[in-house]
Amino acid sequence: MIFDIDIIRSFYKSLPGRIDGIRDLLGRPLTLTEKILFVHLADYSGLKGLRRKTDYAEFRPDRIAMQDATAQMALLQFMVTGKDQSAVPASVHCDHLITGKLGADADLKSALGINREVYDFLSSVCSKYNIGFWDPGAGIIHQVVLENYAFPGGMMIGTDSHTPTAGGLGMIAPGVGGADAVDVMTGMAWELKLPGIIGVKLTGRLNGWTSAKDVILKLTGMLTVKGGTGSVIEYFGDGAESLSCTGKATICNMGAETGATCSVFGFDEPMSNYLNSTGRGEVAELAEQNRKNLTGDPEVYAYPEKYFDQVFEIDLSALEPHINGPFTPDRAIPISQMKEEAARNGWPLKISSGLIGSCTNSSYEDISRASSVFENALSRKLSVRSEFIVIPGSERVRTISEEAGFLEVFRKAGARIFANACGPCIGQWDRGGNESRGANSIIHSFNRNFAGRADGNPDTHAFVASPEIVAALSVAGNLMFNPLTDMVLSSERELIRLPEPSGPSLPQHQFNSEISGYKPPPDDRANIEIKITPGSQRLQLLKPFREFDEKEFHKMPLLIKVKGKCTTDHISQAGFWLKYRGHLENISDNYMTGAVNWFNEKVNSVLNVLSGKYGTVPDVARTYRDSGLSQIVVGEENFGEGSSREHAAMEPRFFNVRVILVKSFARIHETNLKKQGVLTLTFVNNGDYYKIREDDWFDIDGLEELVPGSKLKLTLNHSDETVEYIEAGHSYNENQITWFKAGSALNIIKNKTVT
Ligand code: MIC
Ligand code: SF4
Repeated sequence: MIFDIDIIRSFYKSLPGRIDGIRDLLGRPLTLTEKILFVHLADYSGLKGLRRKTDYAEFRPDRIAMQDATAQMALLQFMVTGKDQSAVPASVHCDHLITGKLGADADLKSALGINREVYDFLSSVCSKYNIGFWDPGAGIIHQVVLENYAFPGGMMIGTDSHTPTAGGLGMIAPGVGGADAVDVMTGMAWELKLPGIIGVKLTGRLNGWTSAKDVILKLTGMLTVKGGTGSVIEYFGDGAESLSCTGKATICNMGAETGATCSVFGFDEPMSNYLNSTGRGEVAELAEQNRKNLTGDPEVYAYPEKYFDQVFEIDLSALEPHINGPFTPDRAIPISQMKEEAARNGWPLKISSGLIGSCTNSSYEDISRASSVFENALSRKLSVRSEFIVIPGSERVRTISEEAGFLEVFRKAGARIFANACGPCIGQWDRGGNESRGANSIIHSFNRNFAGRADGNPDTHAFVASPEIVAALSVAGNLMFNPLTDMVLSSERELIRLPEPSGPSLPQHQFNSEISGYKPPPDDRANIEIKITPGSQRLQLLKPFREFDEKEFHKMPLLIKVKGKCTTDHISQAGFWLKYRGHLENISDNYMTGAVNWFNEKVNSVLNVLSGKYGTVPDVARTYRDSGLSQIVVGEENFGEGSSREHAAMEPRFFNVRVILVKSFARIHETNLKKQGVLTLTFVNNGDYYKIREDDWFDIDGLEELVPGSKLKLTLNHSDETVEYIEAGHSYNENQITWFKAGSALNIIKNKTVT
């Protein structure tokens, strides 16, 4: 079965004519990003004048994907709209709620028990609203999408920040918050500021210990966690064509760590091979016939500086393996410099755990190459010194890796195989022993390594590397080991150099054509009932937020002035809290509990100006709200980096935090806040951040007259009775101002549906 084949056929049929038309209209060659974006425009009338990074445009994505931890809130919002089915093909994937502890079978069984209520809810909502449902154990959303839904030239959105993985198969696939998905499910267009385009030319060929992961580890170091914000990263060059399709997907997946809207590669032979191998020969053939429309125009790649906003070049032949971390994915360290860096920073050298897999690196190629490292080690009487965990990305990859004997190699080396799910990557790792473990290092092939993310222990130093480097360092058990130059001591006291990893990118035969774990929506959906147990602690129907009232923006206390990095993990932690993703009231108890208060440098301790005492952030926020006060939160750069979880935007709204004022925002989080009716402002002068005092009261005037591009004046009423004024900017367009005035974007859709 090929999903969406009719849509794909008609898409490719009209593609050449549409692209020629767009090229003629613009009168210049097109990048691949522009081709895909523009053929998905909802309205062509303004195309000629559209400016990158300035103008908003509306798009019609081909598909929507949602994962269980974000789908609950997305679908609870969709239910409020009163629509009877999703206007666009959509799917839900149960992957985030499975805890990794004992191993795949036992962990899956226990997840089915613990999360039954949520799975039943999601499955019934999917049945009712014509959405495909993927069971727990079927795989991680992005791998399942790559194997089944992605097609070159298509556009999809997904309620997860790593949706861009599908760029490995030539798709424009940005991550979004649930409210954006709801717009598209209700038949509205999807709005995005037209992104900038960063061109990355890849030359040469990977060799030895280097893998596709190292391309993105290096680029993340070059761009930093905010350098890609507001841009699509487009890869090209002969080096790009030499990478496997799943290698490209790894690169696109982790492009999210640069803040990029998404990343994309042009259609080529490795993509065609992957489509054939996953049973989609017809899609490969259709894409082949459209080859020149599924890559940038030749002039673009010949003179990239003319057509891209920024251009980088990476020579794959000279690329070294990298290890990024700890605590941030952009701290890129070439492996040859790790010894020095680790010693200088005093990082724990012993590796307590090595983990491979996740949505980033769990392809057949990753598993085959990492298993070759272990096979080589075992045959040379080397043991694996660190605990080792393998997380296959999907049931298809798991089955075929089992058949090929790779998983058996891992087991022989003492590794555990976890369920095909996010598991430790999202803090669903029942590791045990954090209290006694203290500071320790882990190395994994996931994408993110924020403090406390994998095991909840802020002293765990997480390093990110390719699966083969993770395997090699786990054999040595030491962070300073460099397999390119160093040797390991065997049980027979011989010094052994590990041979370079090897392994095919695709299985010899096709992947199993049987799709396991998929439940299509039934034809007759009229009488399906959606069940939420009254008093449930996991699911709660949503109440609409109040509409705008200027009075609420006066006499606002400061809830917290956040110091330094503030990711969505700091705002709304995952791990333990994942169980409340469908219950706004319960999950709000984690609001900002990971963020550092600038005034006392403590986590989860803020001044309550009403009592003069310190309390936890959620407690103080609740007290203010219950006293009828709105509040303001202040932050620094790239605020809300990381996840697409809109809980990080709904929680403040629930507590009546009406304004977030920061130096800069991460894209998805800013949109999520706007959608929920929270006013997003940025300092005009970043130095004003320091003027804000702990016991200030804020007033904002002129909100009735809010217009695109306007500046707002904020009054800081200090406790010594002095007053200061600061200026704030915003990025609202006309449409977004209507969300703000209505109290939330959902209030508008709801009203439209009702009238
Ligand atoms: C992540 O990798 O941080 C997550 C968990 O997949 C999130 C989504 C979520 O918080 O549910 C993401 O990347 O968007
Ligand atoms: Fe899951 Fe981790 Fe991928 Fe997020 S990054 S989708 S938590 S595997």
